[in-house]
Amino acid sequence: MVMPSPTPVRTRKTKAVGIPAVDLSLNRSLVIELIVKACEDYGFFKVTNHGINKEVAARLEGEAAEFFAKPANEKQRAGPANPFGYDCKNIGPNGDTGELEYLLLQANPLHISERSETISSDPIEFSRAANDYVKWVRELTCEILDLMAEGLWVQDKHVFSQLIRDVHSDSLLRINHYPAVKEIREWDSSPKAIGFGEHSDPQILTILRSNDVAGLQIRLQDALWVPVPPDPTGFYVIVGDALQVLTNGRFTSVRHKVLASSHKARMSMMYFGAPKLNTWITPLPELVTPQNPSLYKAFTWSEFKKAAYSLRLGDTRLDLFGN
Ligand code: GA4
Repeated sequence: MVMPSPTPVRTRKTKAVGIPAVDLSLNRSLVIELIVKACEDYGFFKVTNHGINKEVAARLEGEAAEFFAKPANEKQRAGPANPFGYDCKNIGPNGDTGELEYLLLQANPLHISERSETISSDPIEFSRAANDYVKWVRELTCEILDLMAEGLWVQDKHVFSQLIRDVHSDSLLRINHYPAVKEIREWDSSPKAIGFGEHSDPQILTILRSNDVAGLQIRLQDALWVPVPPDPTGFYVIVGDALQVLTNGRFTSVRHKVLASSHKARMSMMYFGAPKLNTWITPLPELVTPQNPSLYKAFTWSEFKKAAYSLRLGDTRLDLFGN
């Protein structure tokens, strides 16, 4: 049997554990096998040889760095993020906080170009960089979703990707900036050390890219936390709650968090691939059998989002929709 090629990680708190990595230039059936295994075991993997030019991410990262370097009062003009725009430390509407500031935008050209007016003194350049990034990363998301559908032997190979491709898809773009927190030491457990608290992503699939600063950790099924070594040349794929439901629990949405760094600022950019609001989220018929009955009640993406926003960041919102 072929195993995902692991990047060994050794820390004081965990044993050496491999983060699955999938080279997308390998032969298709091997890639599919590696992706399915990684989604079942981790709900997380890294992709390399993804075909996205490094300039695409560098341009948006540069624009974002320029924004985050502005004085606080200028950045506030792009906020607050209720739910979209700029915010500092506040996460969501229910009192969650973290040691970060961020931009949260809807991943569509109109919204991005409107929002760019308050983000950049050159809004055309900012929206070009953001829209270009979204276009490439959406393609990568859809390619990966098609490989997953093929690996699950579902009839319609575009069953997942068509949800994201819809012009009214509720996909998001988030850029997080975690300033270095000088006072913390490694493995500090004080709230100052938490960049973004433990949670799963509600959407179908998240594509994350970061600079070379560590901080991201994923939780394995045995509750062990594993640090993810940063790699600005790769993209990290995160299975979201909606994909867990669509696959009737075969793929698991991975819980993850970000710890603050004491020496250098971390910057990450996430594309959250989501369906349109009135889409029904329910296990695919091929994955429901008498031996594997449906684990979830049917719900719309809008109902699920409403539930997510009514709960705290770390709550396991899927519990509300179990059969
Ligand atoms: C987690 C994943 C995405 O970053 C996000 C987050 C959203 C927010 O920051 O506004 C949420 C969080 C995320 C899940 C529960 C709710 C909503 C904050 C929060 C407490 C943009 C998303 O879609 O869900």
